[in-house]
Amino acid sequence: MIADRRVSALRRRLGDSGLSAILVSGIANVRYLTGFEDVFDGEANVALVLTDQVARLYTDSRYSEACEIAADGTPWRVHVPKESVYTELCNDLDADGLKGLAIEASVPYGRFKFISEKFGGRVEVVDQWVEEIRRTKESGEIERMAAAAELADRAFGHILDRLVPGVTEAQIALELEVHMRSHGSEGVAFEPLVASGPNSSRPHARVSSRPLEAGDLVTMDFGARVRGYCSDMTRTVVMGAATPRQAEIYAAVLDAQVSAIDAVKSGVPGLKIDAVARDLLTERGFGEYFGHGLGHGVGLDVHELPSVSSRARESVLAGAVITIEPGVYVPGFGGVRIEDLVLVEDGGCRVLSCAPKHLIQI
Ligand SMILES: [Mn+2]
Repeated sequence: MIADRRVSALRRRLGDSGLSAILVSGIANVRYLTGFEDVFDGEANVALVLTDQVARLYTDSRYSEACEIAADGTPWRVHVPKESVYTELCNDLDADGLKGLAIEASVPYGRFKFISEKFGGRVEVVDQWVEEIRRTKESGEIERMAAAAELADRAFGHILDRLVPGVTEAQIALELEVHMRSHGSEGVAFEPLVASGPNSSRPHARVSSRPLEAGDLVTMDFGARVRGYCSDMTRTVVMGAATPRQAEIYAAVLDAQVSAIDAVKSGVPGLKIDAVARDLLTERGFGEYFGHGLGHGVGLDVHELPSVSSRARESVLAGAVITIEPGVYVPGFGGVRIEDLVLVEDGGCRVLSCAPKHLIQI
């Protein structure tokens, strides 16, 4: 049982810490630990309490029926308090005689304060415990992410015919979303990003009503979601024939991206992979135009562990799914980013994004 394996991993971590219980309320972490699908929206009022003895899920009546059904055959027992989730949860902890509670660092401060005052025992903030378990994907998770990557690949193939002068960034973003959703994506992994012409020099430009023009670089960053799991990819195309400078920048980013992917294998520190791309861009004279990290983990969240940046000392390990996304952004001129989703393996990696990467001149 998937949920059992994940719960066991968290129990081991709890046992090592000397604390007797952990409260988990981050939605992605709740989804992960329970394995419940199609139950929680992003706002769900739900909290898990795990000890070496119990696995309790607290929620309210809006989610209780779906939780009861999903919990069948899992370690989780569903509690639907008459009053508030956190009042009952604290009362239960006291009734169990527990002395120490771990709370995720991501909880809102008001909730932390409430629990600290209400629960009789010691409260300790812990960071990334569940996220560190989520870092290594199981085969079922990888299958979903590969399917999400394929939906994004297909949307890219579809959008190429729609990139004509006069169509706006917002229309392209909507068309990418419609294509992914009508082919099976649950919503989108994040709002598609389309940045054209001078806007493309901002790595996270807001989508605007700017119409595409001949000569534009157009960067599209988007992802699908399949049974909870995200994909993330970016492609940049040119409207018309590329100028020598556009072609030079594109070639540098592509070489950096391909070289970095070649360097991905289990056991390599994130910062070494980052350096492969960064050093190549620096050699080509574009180092100062690559400001962000090379990549990030992807899973239930579009940004999760592990990090792949110049500060990431931690190694990427087999089973992690990461992005490799170097970019060059020249203010006033435009930018190029190329991003693939990559599964880390022993001795290498598998690229899950299959959309073409050569310079496409529309
Ligand atoms: Mn990304």
